[in-house]
Amino acid sequence: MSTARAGIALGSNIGDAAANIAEAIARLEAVSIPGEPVLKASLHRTAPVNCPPDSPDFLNTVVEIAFDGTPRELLAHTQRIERELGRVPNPVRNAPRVIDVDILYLGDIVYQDEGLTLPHPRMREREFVLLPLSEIRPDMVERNR
Ligand code: PH2
Ligand code: MG
Ligand code: MG
Repeated sequence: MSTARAGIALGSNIGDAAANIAEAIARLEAVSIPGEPVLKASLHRTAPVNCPPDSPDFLNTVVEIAFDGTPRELLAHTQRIERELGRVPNPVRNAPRVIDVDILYLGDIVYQDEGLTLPHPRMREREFVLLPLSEIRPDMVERNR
């Protein structure tokens, strides 16, 4: 048993992005340890970064839940939630998506396998992650330290 705070980034740029993100957050809350706080940033409309030409704008946010399990177990949940909300595999890199649920960190765990690296290797380069993250965990964002 290992309980840790998990930072999770959400993004959507297909369909009702606000509704997609709200549904994904509800499902993440269902995975969080009951009684522990769930931190939620506001929604940010962001321009696509490294996406195919003419991709729609995104809505992005970040949440932090309390999770009791391994990185792989949390990834299984985030991937299940993506599937349940209708995300379909697309070979095009960063193609528009109904929902993207990316684990940013799980406590201070440093983890790497073929499908998951923690902390997320690109989180500190991405304004669409850092801005919402700074609302709920200003201590984690350099310019707010
Ligand atoms: N996600 C990406 C690539 N580019 N751009 C924005 N604005 N928001 C995202 O969530 C996003 C992106 C890869 O998952
Ligand atoms: Mg992503
Ligand atoms: Mg992803």
